[in-house]
Amino acid sequence: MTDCVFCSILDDEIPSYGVYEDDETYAFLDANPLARGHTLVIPKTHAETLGDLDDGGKAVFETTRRLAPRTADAVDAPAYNLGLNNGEEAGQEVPHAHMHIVPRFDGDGGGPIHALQP
Ligand code: DGP
Repeated sequence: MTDCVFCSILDDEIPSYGVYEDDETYAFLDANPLARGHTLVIPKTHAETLGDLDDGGKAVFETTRRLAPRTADAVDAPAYNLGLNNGEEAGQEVPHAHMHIVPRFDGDGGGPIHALQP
């Protein structure tokens, strides 16, 4: 087992609910969701932050661009937030770069992503 929880997910050592996969990225439901359908997009290569990735995060951004509207559609959300906590001081808790896709709903209180509570 690796020290990185997301690498353990990629290695199938920790179960996850996958929603998308390609050669470079994997997307799965967040275990502590801010909203129904809250999804994480991760690179398959371990890198703590975007700057540590060989492609600077291009594959993660491309998957996110394609997956975010489909994620919102899948849970009937009219809107969504994208969030990437890049570095510990920015609130990154899992040291494997990841993008949050957070569907937003009528009546969820509105406002910015940081106003939501799990
Ligand atoms: P961040 O604060 O940006 O590093 O967000 C980390 C997210 O990862 C947080 O929303 C909860 C999620 N997470 C942590 N451990 C696991 C896990 O084992 N499985 C899943 N599905 N999500 C996890």
